[in-house]
Amino acid sequence: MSAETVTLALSKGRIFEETLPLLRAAGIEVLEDPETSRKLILPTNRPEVRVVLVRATDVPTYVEHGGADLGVCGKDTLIEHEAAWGDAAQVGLYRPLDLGIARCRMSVAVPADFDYVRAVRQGARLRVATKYVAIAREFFASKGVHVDLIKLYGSMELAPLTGLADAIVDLVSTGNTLKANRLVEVERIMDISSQLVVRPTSLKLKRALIRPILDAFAQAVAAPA
Ligand code: PRT
Ligand code: MG
Repeated sequence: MSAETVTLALSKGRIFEETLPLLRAAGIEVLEDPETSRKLILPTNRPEVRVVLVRATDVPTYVEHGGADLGVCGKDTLIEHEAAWGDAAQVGLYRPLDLGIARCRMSVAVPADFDYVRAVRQGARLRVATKYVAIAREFFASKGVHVDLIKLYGSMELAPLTGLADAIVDLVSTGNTLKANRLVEVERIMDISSQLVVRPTSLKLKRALIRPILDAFAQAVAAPA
């Protein structure tokens, strides 16, 4: 990666869309639309700034290992990444800013006819399907609830409907997905938003390029909507 270029890692979809206004506040316009372009490297109006499109869960990895200088990803993704690879300090990710975008919550949901409260009170062993095993493990351990965690990579809602699990831990935003699958939210584990992550080495070596972007983001986030 050249010292004259700043690379920002984003995932397609809501994170890309909601980061655009922040980039604009920093004077950066992305010149191609990821929904129509097949490119994975998107140029901007600033020749020294480019955006790379990666899977949401790969954003911390790109920034940590120098595939990108900075990135945007959900707290959910960061917590799971750190649980797998060590905490932020160890993995070498600097987290200067909560961007307050792509907001949702991490929740426990069960089929409408499953008495979760009773199962927990009776000390039943719950089978919980999730993509977020670190968050789920920590949450149920803190409640003293015994769980068998079942790792899935998507479509968590299907697990209780097929008898694979009693409950799921998943992200909820409008609640429409749960409703459509006749699941109900029974616990809110934490609120989630997206964070800016920065590679400390990049900040050191490319400070003159990166610092103004961080400042513009911070200002845009602090400004009333
Ligand atoms: O999709 P892919 O497998 O490539 O990766 P990803 O699912 O990790 O990425 P993406 O782009 O879907 O999500 C990126 C980030 O957006 C997540 O890491 C969260 O921090 C944040 N975010 C905000 C959400 C949601 N809201 C959200 N609603 N991520 C996922 N969802 C899903 C949720 O998992 C469930 O399937 O949307 C569904 C629920 O939505 P409602 O509105 O029906 O409640
Ligand atoms: Mg998704």
